[in-house]
Amino acid sequence: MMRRLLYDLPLVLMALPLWYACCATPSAGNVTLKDALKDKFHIGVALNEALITGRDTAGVRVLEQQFSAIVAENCMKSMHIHPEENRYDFTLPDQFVALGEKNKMWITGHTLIWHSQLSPWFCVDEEGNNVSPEVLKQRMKAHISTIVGRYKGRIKGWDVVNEAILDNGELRRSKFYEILGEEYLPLAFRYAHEADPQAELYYNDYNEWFPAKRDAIVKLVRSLKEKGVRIDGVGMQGHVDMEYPAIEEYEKSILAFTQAGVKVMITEFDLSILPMPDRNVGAEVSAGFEYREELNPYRNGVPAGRMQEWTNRMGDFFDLFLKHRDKVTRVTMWGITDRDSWKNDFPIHGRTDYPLLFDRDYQPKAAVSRIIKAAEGVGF
Ligand code: 9MR
Repeated sequence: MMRRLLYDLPLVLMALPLWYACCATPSAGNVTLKDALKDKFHIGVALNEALITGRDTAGVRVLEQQFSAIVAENCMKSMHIHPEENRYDFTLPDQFVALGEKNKMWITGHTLIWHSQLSPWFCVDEEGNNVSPEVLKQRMKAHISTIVGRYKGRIKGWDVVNEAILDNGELRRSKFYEILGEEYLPLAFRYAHEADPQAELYYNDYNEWFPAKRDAIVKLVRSLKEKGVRIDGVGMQGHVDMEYPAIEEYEKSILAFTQAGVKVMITEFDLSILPMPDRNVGAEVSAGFEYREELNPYRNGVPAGRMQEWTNRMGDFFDLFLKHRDKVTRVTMWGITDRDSWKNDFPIHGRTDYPLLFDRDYQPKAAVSRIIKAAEGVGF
């Protein structure tokens, strides 16, 4: 017996690491993002048309395996969902919601009131002049109650107002502001609450680590609350790059919003690996810069060292989100694979960027196992 044991021991010792890798601790290869993050926060992703319709079959596979929450990248924006005053197009939004329900995902609606991708008729009359405040209020109410009402009880949270505040803290001079002044903000939240009293309601923006913008959002949250208007959370988009922001600045905003009495969700996360022509870009849609070869250095792939830096920074952000898992309810990536990311064309058209968690062949990047390990390392 003893001899047999001695004989087998080297074999057992050799097999131990193998057993450890596949069975003792769940390795990143077996554990998915949504499993690892289950008790921490929802891990979400924005869906484009190819994913919603199922045309992107490989993408849908990754979606269903890895993610627990979805948001529509474009199809619920006013120019798509409400192209004419008396016509709504719910074709894609209905499929989007059905896909989320089939997979028991947390579904967020994006976005009700936004100056960009705004239906051209929304704020003007037939001659192209601004409508009166009364007319705009009626249009906002009809738009919000029709859309929120249609998905009542099914869409769990709404980005009610998107990007209303500039980086310097001033209110954006949008058509809504021009016609209604700052009153349009509480009105939008009130209309949404009336249409679905159970739904969570969010204010969503980018560059919220700019101190003046951070303060202005805190002020907005407080003023809505003082008026008795429902607001549940602030969405921090998080279109970040390799230089900006500092993790500490991002953290200050998570803390400031929480202290103002709302939840925080990271709503549109992507990390560009490319040089930025200007640090103030964020997701300012009007920004655009001319193409230059030196601003597109990774057309044929990223050197290993640079990729490692990217993985580390992505990991650092998720470490921050995990540290604040009592405040952060959802982290949503702005797309599944690098091939689909809007960052390939923003703020410079025609570059090759690598901002998401899955590569152009739908394979998880090293950052995925880095995030899973970090999630397994923290308690609940
Ligand atoms: O990812 C979206 C892209 O496909 C659209 O062309 C673009 C138009 O503005 O909007 C993108 O999504 C934006 C989101 O709705 C709001 N925050 C900034 C995002 C990136 O522009």
